[in-house]
Amino acid sequence: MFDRLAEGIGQALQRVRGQKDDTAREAFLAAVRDRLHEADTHPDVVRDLVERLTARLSRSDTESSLSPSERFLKGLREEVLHILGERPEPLRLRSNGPSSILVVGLQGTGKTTSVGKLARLLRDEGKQVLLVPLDVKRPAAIEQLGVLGRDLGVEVWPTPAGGKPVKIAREAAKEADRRRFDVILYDTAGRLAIDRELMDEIRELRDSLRPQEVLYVLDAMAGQTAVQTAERFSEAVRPTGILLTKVDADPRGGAVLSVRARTGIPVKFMGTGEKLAALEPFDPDRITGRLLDLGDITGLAEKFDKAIDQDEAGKLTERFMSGKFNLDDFARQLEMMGNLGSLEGVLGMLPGGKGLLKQAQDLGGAEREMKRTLAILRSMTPLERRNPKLMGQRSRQVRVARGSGSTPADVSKVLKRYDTMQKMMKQLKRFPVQALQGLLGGKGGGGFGGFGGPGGGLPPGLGRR
Ligand SMILES: Nc1nc2c(ncn2[C@@H]2O[C@H](COP(=O)(O)OP(=O)(O)O)[C@@H](O)[C@H]2O)c(=O)[nH]1
Ligand SMILES: [Mg+2]
Repeated sequence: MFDRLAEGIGQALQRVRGQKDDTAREAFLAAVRDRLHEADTHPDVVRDLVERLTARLSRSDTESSLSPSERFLKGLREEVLHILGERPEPLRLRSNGPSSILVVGLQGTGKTTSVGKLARLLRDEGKQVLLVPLDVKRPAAIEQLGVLGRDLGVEVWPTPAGGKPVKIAREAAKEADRRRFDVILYDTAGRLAIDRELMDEIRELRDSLRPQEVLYVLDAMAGQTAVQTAERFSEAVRPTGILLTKVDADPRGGAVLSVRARTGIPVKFMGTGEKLAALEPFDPDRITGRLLDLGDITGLAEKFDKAIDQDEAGKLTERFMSGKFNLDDFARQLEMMGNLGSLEGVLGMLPGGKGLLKQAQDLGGAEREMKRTLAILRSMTPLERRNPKLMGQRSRQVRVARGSGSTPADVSKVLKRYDTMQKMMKQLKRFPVQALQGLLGGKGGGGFGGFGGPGGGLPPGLGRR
């Protein structure tokens, strides 16, 4: 996501390093302008941003503690944050009685998928959700939502094909009220292009349902064109929020950068993939960081929180510290690391991580290694995992190798790694600080779990609490 813009800005900063202040500033501003255009940002947005940035950087600097490139980047960061809207804008839901969210947009932009994603998010917040398909002309669309609802365990209104959307929506709303649902998500029909009939239908629904939110779904892949469509849509139906989809498929970031500034409507969510989990609340601060590759530490921390069962991580740490860490615990630790997703994904969220990714040749290798280790551990019997000494027997090693599709040498490598960890536990008791440095430094095979790379160096429980 956004790689190209971030890379471009990074290169621009490197080029101005060491130049005289004025020359450097001009060169930086020109580079920013070019990169923003390349990102397919709306020309007016580029112009405004560059003007504001020029004014900001020309002011005799009050922050002489910063180096010029730090000052440039800080200025750019603040201006980008300004056009993205500074603060996250959460959904406005009623505190009691069902809230209605009308989801609108052109066909194929990801409306139905996004309705599913929102349902999942709200369900996970403990809300009772009702899905209402209103794309009555296409039975397949009704069925698509039905499938999503079944997968999510969320109720779907039995919309008859060919009914009248407003009538169906009102019936559903009445029932949701009676049964005390928290949120009703209406998935409306789309068109290939904006037309009168579609706008009329949406306006009619809006006026009849008086929804708390009219979420406009917009496909980021269309870049500037997306922004133009959004401008027309926003004049016609005044959405209360934008849900930007397929951001994963737009490495440029132009739509993300322009849409808020051009429509005045806050972006509330971002779709980042086809899976139902791929939805993020839009947080301008984090997006700015990612656009400029300042890393996404908050995102990473959240990912950790979701992937790692903190109770379990705490228990593992305790066992580790008390020297009771067996092969079972080892396996559980690897499983948790596996939950984080690919090392590449995690690294990509760290500051400068994109650059690192390019240098790191062997991330795939580290990941395969992790998987193989886990396969080997899983091929052992519970007894063996709890009593690692048993695994000293050659016959057991051969059996486990066969069971996990690896070689006895691989098995013995895993056991060696475990031995190293055992030694570290002992060190940890005697020289806690040095041992911890060893663990986190991850010198080659020295890291916890011995995978060297990022993630591999993280002992359980050292994620966020
Ligand atoms: N890569 C990517 N694909 C998406 C995203 N959201 C939706 N899609 C895909 O876009 C296509 C159209 O989605 P759909 O929800 O049926 O669009 P609708 O016609 O607006 O209801 C499907 O293939 C989805 O999987 C997203 O955030 N990222
Ligand atoms: Mg649809």
